[in-house]
Amino acid sequence: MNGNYTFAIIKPNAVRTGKTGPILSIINEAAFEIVAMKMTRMSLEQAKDFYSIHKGKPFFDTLVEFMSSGPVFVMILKHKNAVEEFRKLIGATDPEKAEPGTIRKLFAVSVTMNAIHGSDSDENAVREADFFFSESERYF
Ligand code: IDP
Ligand code: MG
Repeated sequence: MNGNYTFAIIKPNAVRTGKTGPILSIINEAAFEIVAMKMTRMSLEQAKDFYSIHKGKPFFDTLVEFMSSGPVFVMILKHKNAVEEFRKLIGATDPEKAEPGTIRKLFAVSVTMNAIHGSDSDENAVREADFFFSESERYF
């Protein structure tokens, strides 16, 4: 996916409270192209697997319970320098530290329920995209 793609999740709190449309609008305004997207609900086991890098951290159980608590939208996004540009668009993990106008500043309700996930490296973007999408579900 060579630098031009990232992977995102609109998290359960944001989907549940009707923020999917407003968040997609911001993503669109920032000129990210959606090349794959679907609504799904992670099982607890899937959430543990997806976030296995955080296993053992104090927030792990809360995080995986939250991420499996309801439907999410998962997507692959295309943009120049996608990983870094999307991390800028979503803002800091802690919404109180996020820049004004970022998706987390606008829609997060706490550090855990921070509205959106964005991959932190090209390698993780590939791993995370592969976690949810088969080849035939991508429209590059
Ligand atoms: P990121 O989502 O900004 O990449 P990570 O450190 O990868 O942040 O953490 C993954 C997710 O775990 C965060 O988005 C957030 O939902 C949750 N999280 C991270 N740190 C904390 C914390 O200190 N308390 C509660 N939840 C946290
Ligand atoms: Mg992360």
